[in-house]
Formats: sequence, structure tokens, C-alpha cells
Amino acid sequence: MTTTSTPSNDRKAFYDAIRQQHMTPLWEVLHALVPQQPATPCAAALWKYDQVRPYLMQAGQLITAEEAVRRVLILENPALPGQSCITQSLYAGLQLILPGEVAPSHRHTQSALRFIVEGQGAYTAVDGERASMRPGDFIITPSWTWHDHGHEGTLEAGEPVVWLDGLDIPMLRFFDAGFAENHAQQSQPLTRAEGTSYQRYGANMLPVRYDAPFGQTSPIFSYPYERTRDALHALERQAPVDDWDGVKLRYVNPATGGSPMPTMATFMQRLPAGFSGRPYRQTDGAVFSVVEGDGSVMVERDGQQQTFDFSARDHFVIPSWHTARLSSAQGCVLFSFSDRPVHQALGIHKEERLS
Ligand code: GTQ
Repeated sequence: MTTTSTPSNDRKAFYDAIRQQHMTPLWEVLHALVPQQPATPCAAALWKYDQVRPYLMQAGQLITAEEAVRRVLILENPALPGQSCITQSLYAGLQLILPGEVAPSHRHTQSALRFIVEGQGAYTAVDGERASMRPGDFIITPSWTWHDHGHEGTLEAGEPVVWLDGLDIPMLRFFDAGFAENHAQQSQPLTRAEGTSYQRYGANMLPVRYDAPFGQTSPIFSYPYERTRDALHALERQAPVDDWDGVKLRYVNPATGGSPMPTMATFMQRLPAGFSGRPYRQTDGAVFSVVEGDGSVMVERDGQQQTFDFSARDHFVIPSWHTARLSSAQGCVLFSFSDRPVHQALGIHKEERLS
């Protein structure tokens, strides 16, 4: 039951009186506090890369990576302007690094993922080891690990490198649990050869005395696209394709089978050519980066329907409990991330696959 939305004068006077005591009546807000189903303030949205890219390059002329610390254009949910978030719990941005630049080393309790969108020649260094960035690679920065980004190309021959940053910034803000500090050096000292972590933890094997170097976070910090892509394409040829997802895999922490980070799950999916997906909705709002190909997503909530046509390097967000239906005429590959591990840890994750 909801109460009347226009309280009587008696009640208004009462509310004014109790406000002095920093109290407010539950019955005026109960229906909003405990909704019958998720009622996110977020909107579905699409960022077309050909419209976004010129601004990224303009940012490259306006400020250096060093001065900016991180030269990023935040993807803000259009319904939450000024809040630096793409959903209520997730942050997303597009970061640019130019040949010769360094984004100085720091660490923070926020976990980060990088999904490489374009360009060659950049690297990120995490906890003493570098990972080269190639388009489609998924890289993580575990909570409280030193990280800096750089580009080894020359101004004449190098390419700009752009990646999607996904962080749990709003979650840590919500919990008031954020800490950060800067490294004494621009680039942290390297203590391991590139690829060491992948050899150690990424060959379906683990060191005999596995030491969980990053706690619950995956010890692999670069998941190369080449392997993911091969897996998806082989599965498309030789195994049944899911009617809702196409061929969809989740990235794992190989030591636990859980998500690569405690707060964020990541996925890669292939929609075969001619795929026309069935509708689904989930409590975890998800952010997508289009890796290859093109397609469309129909998003619906409360009878309001939108269709986004996407192509490679576009980004879009499907908020909580919005019904989505993916399709692709020519086939495509989609990376996505969400806060699902938190929903699952709390026992509140819900998914509906509709027909
Ligand atoms: O690369 O460390 O987009 O600290 C936002 C905050 C990137 C990063 C962001 C960050 C970073």
C-alpha cells in the first residue's frame, strides 16, 4: 500500500516538527525505499566511437598524461550527470595515452579493469610487471597494487592508444572505503619479466605453493584477446549457441573459479552472423565494449523501448532490470563487465530469461 502523496496540513505540520529532530516518516517513502522491482535511476545509453574519438584526441592536445595523471573522458550515465558513474555502482571511462607519455604510478583500493579499444605500443605496469596492451586484451589492476601506464612509441611512428577503464569507484565511495597514494617514481621499478604471471597462473596450472598474491583478485593481470577469440570462434562452430547470449564466456580467477576481481565480473561473447537473441534481464547493470563486427541491442523498461545500433569500438550500458535483446546480422564480439560478484556475494543476483 502506498500512502497519499499529498499529506494533510496536520501531517505536514507534524513532518515539519519531527524534521527538527532529524526524523522523517517512513510511510511517505516506503514504496520508494522498498520497490516491488528494481527501479534504477540509470538510463540505457550508447557512445558511438566515431563521435567520441575526436574529443579524446582533442583532450590529447589539451593536457598531457603526466599533468592529467590519467587522461580519461568519463562515460557518464545520461540520467546521472555529475556523478562520474555509468551505473550506480560502476565507473567507466576512455583513457588515452600518446607515444612517449607516462601516466604516473599510483595505487588505490579501487579495483580497475582495462579493455583495450585501439592502438599498439602502450603498456601498463602492475606490481612490478609490465603487460603490453593490444586491442581486445583484458587487463586488471588489483586493489592497492602500484600501476602506471606508458607508451613506448615515437611521436612520428606511434599510434594513440585508447582503452576502456572500468572501476568500482562508486561502490568504494558508497562504503567510504577509498584510499590512494602516489609512488615516489613516475614509473615503478620492474621486478619480473613481462609474461611471468601469465606463465605462472595462466596455463591451467598454479604454483604448487600457491600464494594468492592479490588476495581474492586474479593473479593473472592480462588476459590476451587472441586466446579468448579462438575459444569463442571454435565454440561457435562446434557447440550449441545459446538463444539469449550467443557464445558467452566469463573470465575467471584461475585459483578460485570466481570473477577476476571481487567487485566486477567480465565477459566476452560472440554473436554469430544472423543471431537474433531472446530477451533477458538481470539485476546487474552491464557495460559493453564492442570488439568486432556490428549489431543491435533492443532495450526496454516500463514499456519504453530503444534500439541501439552498434559497431566496433562503440560502448553501451544496459542498466539493472532493463530487458535486453541482442542481435547481429554479420556477427560480432562483445566484451562486458558488471557488478555481479557483489550481487552474488549478497545472495541478491537475479536473472530472467524471457521467451
Ligand atoms: O588508470 O589508475 O579511469 O585511478 C580512473 C581512476 C583510471 C587509473 C581511471 C584511475 C585510473
